[in-house]
Amino acid sequence: MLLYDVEELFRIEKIKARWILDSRARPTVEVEVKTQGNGIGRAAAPAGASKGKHEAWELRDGGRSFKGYGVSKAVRNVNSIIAPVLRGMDSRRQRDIDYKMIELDNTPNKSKLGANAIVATSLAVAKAAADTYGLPLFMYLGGKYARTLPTPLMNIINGGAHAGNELAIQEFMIIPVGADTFSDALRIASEVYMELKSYLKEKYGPSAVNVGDEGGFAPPMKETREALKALVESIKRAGYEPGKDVLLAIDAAASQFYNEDKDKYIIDGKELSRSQLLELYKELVEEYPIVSIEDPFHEEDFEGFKEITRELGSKILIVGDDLFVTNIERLRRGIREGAANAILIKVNQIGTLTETIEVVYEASQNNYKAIISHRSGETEDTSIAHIAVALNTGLIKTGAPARGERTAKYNELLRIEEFLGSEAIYLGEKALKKTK
Ligand code: 2PG
Ligand code: MG
Repeated sequence: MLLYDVEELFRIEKIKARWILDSRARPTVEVEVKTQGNGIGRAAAPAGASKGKHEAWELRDGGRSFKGYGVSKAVRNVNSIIAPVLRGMDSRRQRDIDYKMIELDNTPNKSKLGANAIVATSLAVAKAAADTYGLPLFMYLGGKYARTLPTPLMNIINGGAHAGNELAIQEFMIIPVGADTFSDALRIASEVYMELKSYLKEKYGPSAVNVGDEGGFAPPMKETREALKALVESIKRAGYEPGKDVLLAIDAAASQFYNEDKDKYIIDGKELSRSQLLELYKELVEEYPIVSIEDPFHEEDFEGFKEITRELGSKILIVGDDLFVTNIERLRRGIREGAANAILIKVNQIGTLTETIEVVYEASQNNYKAIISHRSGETEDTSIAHIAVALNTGLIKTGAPARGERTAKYNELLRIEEFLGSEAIYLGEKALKKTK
């Protein structure tokens, strides 16, 4: 068949947006796209709680309805501004489509149309094109080369802005690496999660097993080391070796506990300077099998990131999330200055699939690891599972093995693994290693 014969099939026939609820009872934008060849794509925008200052803009209505979180303007922007322009375009021309939306918006941070409107449309277009081909999204985007299932960083103790406890650090994660397949890694993580539940109940009482925004437990702990100790204990109780079968990671999300007036970080009942906080991280990495620290310092502190990368960067991943906000210019600055050696990737932080792919490419060209990530406010959308496999990042962060909006991603990865059969690869710990 000649390419121009099928072009008609890929033309966008219809685009429709609506609001649906996310995992925090807030509305979010969902978009459906249909091609003339009857391909269907549906995607929804996630939403953060500990958002970076430099993220693309999430358009909310304000006012009383939904406590100001309404998205009717963003929905209208898709239906009445974006849809008429994209209709008739070839859904395979993702780049043209994404840049058309960027042009329509014409602001530096997508604040006119809303990054929530744009990101849901961008992802739905990709899914519709994939569906028109009859391919799963990961294969449409990544081709035959896309067969690495990501090693998951799983947040099983929630603190910071994601929980109602006093832990300053936002995420305490386990990384199940002692497995040959993704499905086996997921089994290990679930076993540790269940052991952690019993441990917390025993030690802190029944209310300690309530969960936070990302499905991890939100126990009434005060200190960083209490949480790390609980992880190590549960790994052992589940019959695994901490540091070998299961590794640890944290997302400090330090902007959230940084006091700008004092220029101090408020953590573990203390006020620490940047260098004192760095000392704490160094101790923690000595004491526990921590292999990745995300946002160790606040989002403008490139200096702090440089220092910790110099001190710990040869041993562990230093991940920029609020620091880089999936923005190529900020990543380039990090690369130039030696700040961090890994980047967290959130499609809605930048707003389009095309820009996301460009950032991941830039990272890998410069030997920075890329971790595809969910947001704390999520839906059943599974795009990020496909994106992680498609872009061969080898790493994903998408919460605990609990709560439907988190398991939706893990379960989709199980399906992808099954689909790939003997072609599927699970790198385990190797996915964390730098190539140079
Ligand atoms: C983070 C994310 C996801 P949020 O800080 O990495 O875990 O949280 O979506 O609230 O920004
Ligand atoms: Mg983060």
